[in-house]
Amino acid sequence: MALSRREALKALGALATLRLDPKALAPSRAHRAAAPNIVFIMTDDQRHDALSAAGNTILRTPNIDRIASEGVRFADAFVTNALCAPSRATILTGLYSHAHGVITNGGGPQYYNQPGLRTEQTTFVSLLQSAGYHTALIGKWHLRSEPQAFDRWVVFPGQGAYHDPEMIANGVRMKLRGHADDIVGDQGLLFLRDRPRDRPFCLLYQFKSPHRAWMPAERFARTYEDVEIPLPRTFEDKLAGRPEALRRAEMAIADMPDFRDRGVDPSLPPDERKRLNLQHLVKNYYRVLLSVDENVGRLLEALDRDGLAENTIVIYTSDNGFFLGEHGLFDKRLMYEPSIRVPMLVRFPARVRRGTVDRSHMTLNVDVAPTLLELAGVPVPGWMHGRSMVPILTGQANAPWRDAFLYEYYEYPAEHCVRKHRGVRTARWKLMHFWEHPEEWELYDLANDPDEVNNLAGRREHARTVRELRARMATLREEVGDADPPGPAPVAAPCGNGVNTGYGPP
Ligand SMILES: [Ca+2]
Repeated sequence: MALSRREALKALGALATLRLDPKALAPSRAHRAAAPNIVFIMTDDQRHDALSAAGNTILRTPNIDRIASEGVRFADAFVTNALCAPSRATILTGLYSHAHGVITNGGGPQYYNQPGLRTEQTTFVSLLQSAGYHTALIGKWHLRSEPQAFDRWVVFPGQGAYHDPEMIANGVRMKLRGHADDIVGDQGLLFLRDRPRDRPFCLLYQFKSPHRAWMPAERFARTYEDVEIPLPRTFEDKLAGRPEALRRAEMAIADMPDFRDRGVDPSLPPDERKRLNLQHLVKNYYRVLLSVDENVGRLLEALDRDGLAENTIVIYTSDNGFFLGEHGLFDKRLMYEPSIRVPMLVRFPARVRRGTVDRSHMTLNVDVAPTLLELAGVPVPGWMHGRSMVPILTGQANAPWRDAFLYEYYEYPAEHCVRKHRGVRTARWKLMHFWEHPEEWELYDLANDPDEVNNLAGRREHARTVRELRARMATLREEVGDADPPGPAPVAAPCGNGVNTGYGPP
């Protein structure tokens, strides 16, 4: 039986009585009193420019923008594997995918039985909990195993549903009424109401939006109806000079099935379908972000009201980016810019500069865990791969920082048929390597070709750049203990018949 939101809130209130054994908590009272609270906000598939603070002129996100204007916005933030579950596990652990073991979403038959995040895995949340934090997780989880080290957790099973979703609250399943984003918002407020007042808290506030299948809240269902979404510059990219791996990826926007029952007739000619799908995709992608923005606003207002804003770190990011028609594609996975770039906003009035846009540091999802631990005054384990962003956040201009990073992707063969690849990105260059048979390379000069349409790999005049970047990639792999074969290896079960396989396993 479905519960109303009000009934569900009441039932969930009982969860506030669940507590850890106090003997497990070691820190001094003095530390606990001074430690900042943490609100980690994450959306699903939100690309770096899908907020007005980053220059979007159609989508207005005043509440998300507030985090940027009252803190730091990193214009060059990236994920190290542009796929939901691997990126989420990376954020929690501060480790690359190959090290935490969640290398795929579970798509593709060979991955169906993967256990997800290891329950014994140390995360920034488990470290904060051991240091005396009250911890909570609300919304999208997607890591298969039961959430660990959360005093309170209320999550969607799997991908979750947009309307009247089922949720699991500390192990108890229930069905709630309403839009998923509003339910996450309600749960966030309920958490703030019920939290113990004598301990700092860490809340993971994780939205389903703007993930497929983009079902907006009723109040936004007609927003943008009269807007014509402009086509991206590379919408008609014929992929000349690019690898077979890209041609065989099943991500063509013309073929996406999602809007067949929302006005895109599958019998239309491909060009017409492609243009119509783009309009539907972008409008609905933006519509679901409007309800995220509102519910971010509700939480920020509650922090203000409770006098918590000054000593609370609010960090906002996404698990990966998304193609909205670039190269004629949708989805993510590939190491191109729209897929690997994410929003990264940090507000912490007590310590972090206000209204700063950082354009000179490449920050990564792997950096989130060490950053939050350092800000909380909890030692950062030496095994974490990421770096604390605190020196940048606190304006230490000359602090040493990375000038290159490693990217990796593993979910193949699986839905969307994107072959395994890894690569290295610097401020100017990107080298991509599909390392299994048939081995393929891509090289882009991001300074002169930001749209990544001119593949320079194989050109004699760039042979030295390729050699240097290959050496750089080898060093970066060594630094993070990536001992996977450098390739090529045989492909066991190739896909790539041009059919979009849809949603994959639950
Ligand atoms: Ca995602």
